[in-house]
Amino acid sequence: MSPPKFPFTNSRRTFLHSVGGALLVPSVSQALCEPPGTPGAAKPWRADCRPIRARRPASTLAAAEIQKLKDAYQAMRNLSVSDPNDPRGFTHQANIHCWFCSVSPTPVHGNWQFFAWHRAYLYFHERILGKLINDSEFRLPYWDWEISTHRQMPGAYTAPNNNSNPLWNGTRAMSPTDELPGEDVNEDVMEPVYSAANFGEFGGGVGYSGIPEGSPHGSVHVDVGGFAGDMGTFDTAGRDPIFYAHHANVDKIWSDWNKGASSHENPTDPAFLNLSWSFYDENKMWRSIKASQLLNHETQLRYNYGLSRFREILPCILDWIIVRPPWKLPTSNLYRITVPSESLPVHAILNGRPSPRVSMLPESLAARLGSSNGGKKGNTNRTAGLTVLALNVVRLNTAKLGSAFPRLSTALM
Ligand SMILES: [Cu+2]
Repeated sequence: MSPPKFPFTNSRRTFLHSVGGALLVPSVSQALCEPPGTPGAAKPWRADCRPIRARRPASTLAAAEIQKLKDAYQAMRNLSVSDPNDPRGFTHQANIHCWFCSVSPTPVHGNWQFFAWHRAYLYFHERILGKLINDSEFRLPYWDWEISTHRQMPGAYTAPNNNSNPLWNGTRAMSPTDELPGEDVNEDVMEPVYSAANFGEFGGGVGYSGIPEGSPHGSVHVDVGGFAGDMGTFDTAGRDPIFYAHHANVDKIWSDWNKGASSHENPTDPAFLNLSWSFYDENKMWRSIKASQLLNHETQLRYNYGLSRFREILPCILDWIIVRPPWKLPTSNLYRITVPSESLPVHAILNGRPSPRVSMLPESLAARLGSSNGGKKGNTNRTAGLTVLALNVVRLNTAKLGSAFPRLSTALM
């Protein structure tokens, strides 16, 4: 039997959902990917008190950060050679995915375990990498392929493009200059993901997957690995270091979806919250962690994804907005930002189109928005904790805006 493949629904290629049954069948022998040693009963994961640090786009890492990332993976690879039984070695780390996807009686794909399990997997993997380079502030980078200029594999993973690079993998179907096909990761793919109305649609439920698990997630796997390369199949995907950057982005998408609307909540069903998985930690201790312990990645797992892109560039946008009082422009030029309390998401509505990637807007910026039109009456409305700011946009630097935040400029044009 051929190895199980990542299912995806992209119409460009063959529809592979028919292999769903095969996904449960181990294609490698159980011994090859089972956890090493005799783990026995797992000790419960304990609260993490490390500093909160940001996972960052892999393409923006400085040279020293790339070196650190390479050093960490080199150390992990070395461990597989120096002590093949060490569960922190790269081969065992890769086999965790194999075990939970192909051997475990409760597979973590195709159902609501997908996002939570991969978050846990990356978390322990990240801590081990940090421990191996003695850096508690190390965080995984992510490959933000939804951005049109980031569709090549991040340079760290392909330069040099040979086995002297611990981030390289020789089975990829993509060359360093190939780009992911836009149709697998572009706005048309991401829009239904960010606007999924509830967790079932977004993250799946018992026995069914959410929208993004097939595409973009599975599509990117197959784009990188083809059907013969490591990334293209469950058993071997973890052997390619790009896997962890790809899945960090998948994890970020979950985080962004949560922030996109107050209704974008994770399941409260105890059957979900009590889902539990075990991993070896950075000290080779066998630990169990529950879904309820990882739903807030920032406070519980000590990483975030930095400022949202909107929040990063908003001060620049404000500089580009020229507001002309009094308000005489047609409503088609209305630029409205709804600002709930700091703890809730912000929704920007541009020409009637919601922009779901917008995150929190700090009060200081809200104040700036209010004052940028001279504080004329009707411009700022504060009711029940909501500040509604209506700005007539006379001119926006859409060229600059487009390069910084394509979604907004698309909505504006
Ligand atoms: Cu994956």
